[in-house]
Amino acid sequence: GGSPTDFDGDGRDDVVAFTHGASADAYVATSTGSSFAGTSVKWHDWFALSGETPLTADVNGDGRDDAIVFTHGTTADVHVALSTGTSFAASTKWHDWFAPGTEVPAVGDVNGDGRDDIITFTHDTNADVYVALSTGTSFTGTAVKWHDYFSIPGEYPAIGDVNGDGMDDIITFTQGPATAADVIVALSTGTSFGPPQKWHDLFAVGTEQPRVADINGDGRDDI
Ligand SMILES: [Ca+2]
Ligand SMILES: [Ca+2]
Ligand SMILES: [Ca+2]
Ligand SMILES: [Ca+2]
Repeated sequence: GGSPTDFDGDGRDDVVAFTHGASADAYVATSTGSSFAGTSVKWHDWFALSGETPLTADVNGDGRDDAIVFTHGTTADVHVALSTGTSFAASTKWHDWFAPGTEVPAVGDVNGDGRDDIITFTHDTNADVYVALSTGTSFTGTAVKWHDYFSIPGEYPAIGDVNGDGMDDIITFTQGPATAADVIVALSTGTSFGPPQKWHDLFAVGTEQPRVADINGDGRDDI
């Protein structure tokens, strides 16, 4: 939960299920505004194998959210299946080496050009954050480090445009006991993420599940 999911581009978020397993299907049920329509409507029949991380976002900027999968492992490929509005097209490789091993990938428009980019948190003691920008047909070249120390192991990294400037920012929920449980933000400058700032003092304690979304529709993402 959390990635944008308007697959047919009508302004209403839809729902998707990636089955993983032997069939690796993707099913979508589109929102009518009062329910989710259709049963077992298959949008892709081989996407996101077990152990891979599927996410959704509009990587080519056509207003329809697409399916992105990070394979991790020793290949660390990123494949995209663009939404046609009624299905996900055949997947193609958009990046060759991104989010290897146990890194935590995310998607968002960090430079505000209308195309969602890929972000990875190394989520180890280095706590680096790398970005590869979308060109509309691929994610550019070697991943670039946008932050040097953000979201260490045990924290919950996330992304969202918290200040509403059109560029997605990075967020980390430190979790832990009530004495910790901070929420730290680093704002996007369009070419990097700025210094960490504490935006909340007590939120998502222990094993609570944090999420980021624009709850009141003012263009700024909330927690
Ligand atoms: Ca929709
Ligand atoms: Ca799209
Ligand atoms: Ca972008
Ligand atoms: Ca922002």
